[in-house]
Amino acid sequence: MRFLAVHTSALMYSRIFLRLEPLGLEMIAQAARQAGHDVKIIDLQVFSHQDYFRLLDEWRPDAVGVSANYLANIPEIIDLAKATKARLPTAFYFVGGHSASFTAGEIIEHGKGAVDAVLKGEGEVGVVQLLEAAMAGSGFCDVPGAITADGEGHPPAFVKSLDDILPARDLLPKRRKYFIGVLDPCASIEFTRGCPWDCEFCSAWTFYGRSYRHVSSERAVEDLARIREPGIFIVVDVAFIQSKHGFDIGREIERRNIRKEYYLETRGDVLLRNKDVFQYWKGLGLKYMFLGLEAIDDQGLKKFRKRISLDQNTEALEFARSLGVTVAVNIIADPDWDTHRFAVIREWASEIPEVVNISVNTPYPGTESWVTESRRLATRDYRLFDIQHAVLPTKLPLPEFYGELVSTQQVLNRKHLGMSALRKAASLVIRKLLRGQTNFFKMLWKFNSVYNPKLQLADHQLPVKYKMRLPHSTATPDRRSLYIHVNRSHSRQVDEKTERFVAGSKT
Ligand code: B12
Ligand code: SF4
Repeated sequence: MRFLAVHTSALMYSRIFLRLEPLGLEMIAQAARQAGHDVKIIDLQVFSHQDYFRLLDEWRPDAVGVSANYLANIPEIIDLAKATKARLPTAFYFVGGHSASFTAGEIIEHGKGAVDAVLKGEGEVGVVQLLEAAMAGSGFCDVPGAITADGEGHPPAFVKSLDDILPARDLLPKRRKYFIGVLDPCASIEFTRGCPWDCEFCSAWTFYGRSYRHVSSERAVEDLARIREPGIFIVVDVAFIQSKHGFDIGREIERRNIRKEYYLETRGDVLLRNKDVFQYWKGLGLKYMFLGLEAIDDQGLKKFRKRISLDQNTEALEFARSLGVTVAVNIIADPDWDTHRFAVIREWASEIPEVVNISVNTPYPGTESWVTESRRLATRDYRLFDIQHAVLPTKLPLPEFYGELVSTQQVLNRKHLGMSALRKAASLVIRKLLRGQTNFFKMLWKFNSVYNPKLQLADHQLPVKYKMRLPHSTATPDRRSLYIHVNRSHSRQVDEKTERFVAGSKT
């Protein structure tokens, strides 16, 4: 079967700071290739819709599978489905990925016959069975995770071992387009999957049934050795929860004498508990670290159920600074912030040396806040659910809210982008330009054309073709109903001293 795997266009944030390879899509592409299919990948972060249609006309795939990791891309995916079916009515069009899993039924409904199936959960196992069933015309009720207009079959299945499949990196054209800040060009790699925490605003844990799995150190480094790019984005929710795994991978990297520069994301408490492994990785080439602080007060941290105190976060930030890597932190702006609250954050952001990223508190399908907050939603337009728009009613009038938000985000622009950044990074920029790498240079100038309160406000006026389906709101959500992969584990936390997971009650 000819199978075309598609990644959607970039959202606001990715238009400036980074553009990363679609690793999940490369994993399912490889699973399909191993099963004997002829596979191509097109990434609409890099190619245009016209390029996609040209490929459809020329290659005429039998199946098109689109990645819907991001809720904001769902209208694009449904419009693409309709246009694809109009050009190629025999093609089997299906959707998968993080957000598709939480909104599978409504995607089928909006598609009005153009979306043949949604595959929920991890894709490696399901995609092979789905393509087989489509080829045989045998129905989909036996395909784990598949949902069609006729109903839903078995729950999604995990791949037996994360070591079984290496991503199909060779199928991704224009790899030089992928970068994050100075790591230009940059590839992505996966060391672990899932997250044992359960933050109230996040769906990483509900997607994977609160599981946490490792790629073996040998397989991780085998994959790393195949990567040509000098920059590496480590695609894990929380890096080095278990320091042994971090050390094992690191030693294998040393043994094979691989030299790269790395970006990773982690939590403050993990950083403090496992200082040695982060120090070790600094020696291996760790350049960038992203810490999801989320709030600068204990009340906020409690509200988001971050299970970390302000003191721990402050100490973690100090330690991260001492490592001599570039540190970026995230703060979640609440729609009920007033001008005073924004001013406090602005002052804090301008005083600290770190890159401060501000996102907007957004209830997503698959999170607890989606069940408790969605009855208050001010919009049901998928496109606004990109954590850069306010989808809940704001305390300030909306134009003022965006004015405050953007002027707070501008602290980042003043500190780290534009002329001053260019002066500091001049030699680096020149070296990259000489090698034909322009992503980082372009990033320094784009801020004001993307982050603009008027543009953000205008997005709320766009006609809404597809409306999100609301859940049954309840004050105390039943967590079991949120999971995509069944929660087979017990509620787990990592014990500070032993680094082992401590079992609690099943939730
Ligand atoms: C890495 C990552 C990114 C990267 C790059 C992602 C990329 N280009 O694909 C960057 C840093 C760019 C990024 C940015 C953002 N991200 Co992000 N990101 C992640 C993260 C941590 C891991 C994703 C990943 O690569 N995993 C590893 C691969 C192997 O898994 P995967 O992609 O999920 O793919 C598997 C399945 O989903 C499925 N699958 C995937 N595609 C397909 C397609 C088909 C056809 C099928 C059948 C199956 C399938 O099979 C794959 C293999 O099992 C997730 C959290 C998470 N744990 O999932 C958040 C996450 C997906 N991101 C999120 C958000 C909010 C964002 C931003 C909007 C944030 C912002 N500040 O603006 C931006 C927008 C990005 C954009 N599209 O422009 C949210 C999504 C929320 C939502 N419901 O929409 C998540 C869930 C984080 C969270 N904690 O809430 N992100
Ligand atoms: S620790 Fe990070 S990935 Fe894990 S649940 Fe919290 S926000 Fe999500």
